[in-house]
Amino acid sequence: MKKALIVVDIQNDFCPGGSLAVHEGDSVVGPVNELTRYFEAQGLPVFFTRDWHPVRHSSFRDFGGIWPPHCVAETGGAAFHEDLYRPESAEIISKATEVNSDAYSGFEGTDLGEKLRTRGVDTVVVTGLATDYCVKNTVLDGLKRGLSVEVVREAIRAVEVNPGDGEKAIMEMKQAGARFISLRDIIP
Ligand code: VGL
Ligand code: ZN
Repeated sequence: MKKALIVVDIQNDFCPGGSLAVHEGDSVVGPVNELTRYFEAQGLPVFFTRDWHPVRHSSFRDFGGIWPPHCVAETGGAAFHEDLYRPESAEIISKATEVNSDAYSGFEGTDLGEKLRTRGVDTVVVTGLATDYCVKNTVLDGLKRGLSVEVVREAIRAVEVNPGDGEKAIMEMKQAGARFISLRDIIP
């Protein structure tokens, strides 16, 4: 078994004070940092995805989408949370970079799948924001690609456009075969 850590979209706009803030979004930073240090120490790959939209992205309300403007490439809102630990060796995966298509999954339109294959990864540990969008879609896509997927409970938070979306997403991921674990199942 070879594992990789995937940290999904821990960017300022998804944290308190951001334009598409996830309730307590920044509370995942602590657990994620612990995981990142652990994976780094084990010599296992770590990937940071980021939502990286053009200014007039089709997912924004003014351009036909459902979201307020968020994570515009090269802006402060798109920057990773300042306390997020990112080792030199980690790779950044930018997604949803094209005006006319959105991508909630870190695999969609990126080379994440190829990079995992090249490194012989068969199991991914998924963390980050938001449970009901980019985490969920990254998890489901990983499973579709034949990866084993583990999700760390303390290291995800939901945006909950509708109350209950977070729980619903967790059910969906479980039904599709994702394993929900706690931080202490990984780090003794
Ligand atoms: C996300 C809404 C819009 C996410 C991205 O990262 O979960 N959610 N764009
Ligand atoms: Zn987005």
